[in-house]
Amino acid sequence: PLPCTPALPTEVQKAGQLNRTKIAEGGRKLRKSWGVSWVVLAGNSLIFYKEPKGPAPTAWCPASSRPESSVDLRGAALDWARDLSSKKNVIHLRTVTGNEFLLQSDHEATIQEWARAIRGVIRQLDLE
Ligand code: I3S
Repeated sequence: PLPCTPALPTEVQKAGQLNRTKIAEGGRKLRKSWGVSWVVLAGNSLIFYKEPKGPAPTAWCPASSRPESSVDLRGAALDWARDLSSKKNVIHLRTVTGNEFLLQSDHEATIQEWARAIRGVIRQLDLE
């Protein structure tokens, strides 16, 4: 296995496992397909990694794996996804380019922490 690289290009503000689905691409609605992602909030971006195969997520190192996709948070909007899912604890992220994502955790506190962290980055970028 690849050794874990401790240095990341930008500081990681938050990282963890969330359920995720993309619901729109460039303003065009997509068919929902929920999956588990490792989500990293770093710099101006929210970065999605495929869930690593095998055990021990603590041994998994984001710096050594290739992201599946990443979202530029500049100008983005975050809301609670009240009518967009039957699941609990879902947040709805919209980018300026019209990409939309739902992020979900079974633990309310977890998704609240993510919402706070992502909003913090969006607000900071709005001030720049
Ligand atoms: O908003 P929708 O269309 O009711 O979302 C559900 C569907 O995407 C469903 O997939 P199929 O249409 O392929 O059966 C998913 O399995 C559900 O999880 C979606 O709804 P929730 O409420 O879980 O986001």
